[in-house]
Amino acid sequence: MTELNKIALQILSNGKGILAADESTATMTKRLDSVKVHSDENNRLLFRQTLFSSSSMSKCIGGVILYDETIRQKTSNGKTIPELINSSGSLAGIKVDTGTKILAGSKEEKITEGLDGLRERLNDYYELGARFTKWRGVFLISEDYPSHLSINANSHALARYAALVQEAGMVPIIEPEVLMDGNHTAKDCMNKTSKVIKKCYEELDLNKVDLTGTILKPNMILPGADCSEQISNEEIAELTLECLKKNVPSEVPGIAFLSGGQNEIEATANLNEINKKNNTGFIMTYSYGRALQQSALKFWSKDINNIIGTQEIFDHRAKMCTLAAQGKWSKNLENKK
Ligand code: 5MM
Repeated sequence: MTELNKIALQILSNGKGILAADESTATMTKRLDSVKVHSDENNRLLFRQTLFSSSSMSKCIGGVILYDETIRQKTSNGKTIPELINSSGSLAGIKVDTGTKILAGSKEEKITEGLDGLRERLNDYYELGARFTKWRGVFLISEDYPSHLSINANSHALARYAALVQEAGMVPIIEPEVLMDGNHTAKDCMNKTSKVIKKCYEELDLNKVDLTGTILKPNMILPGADCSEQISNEEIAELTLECLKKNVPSEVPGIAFLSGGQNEIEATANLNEINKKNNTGFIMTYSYGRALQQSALKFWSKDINNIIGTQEIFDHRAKMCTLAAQGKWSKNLENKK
């Protein structure tokens, strides 16, 4: 077993998942604005530090993805954020892409940037305590999208990123997100997501990435947010498993889904069904941002000094997601706090 494979398994095993707390300052400001909390460095730190010192960190959260600002911050008692995360046996990760821009040659599709100077930044993040990283490629979906251009360009960037990250001794999370926006059916999502994932693995192979030391962070197979199709959690799980089984090489140790705009219960119920039916050989867990933080953020915003109350809300959500990562969740557990 290589060191990178060990890190990936440490993050994902035993029902543990990933807390995606890597919102850029712009996104975090939107989240804080939505609950009427002023977005400054101290408030962003306070909310995140509250989550990272919760008791569920040791049982449920194998890794936390941080943003550049957070990985450099210190708690009130002088610990760095990676030290705080490590103290519960969890690992610190870092988002290393620098965001998206319009892709030249396409009207509205995006390309993720951040490859220039990445080798040097990675060494810096390793020194700061990061042991894994994340890069998100974003794909619009419609009749014409994602275009070949977008699939090729974003997959190529994801693979070049992953190769550099492994060279720096860290595990790359490869996140190709086919967005939920649109009126496409689940079948459309399945077809387009399959194309994207297939291309990503062709590029990863070309770039000589050791797949045993990677984590895939895909979207689930869902109908678009504006599609009237009614689909059960069982069907979502079946389509998602079929897509991943067909397109992900068996050396990949695990898959950690993004929540992508599903609410907390949907994201938990779908992950649970996926694990009940999982016949792929991959660990299937969560790497949720909104679906782990929403309720905690809402509660915290009413009194930002209520640390214990906020942690109770977060602990419950993390516990439910960890049960779902083992196929042991059921709706009635939501009320037993
Ligand atoms: C946590 O949000 C991340 C995006 O932040 P920026 O858009 O500010 O860069 C995002 O990449 C996130 O990690 C994934 O999309 C998963 O988050 P959700 O909320 O979809 O589970």
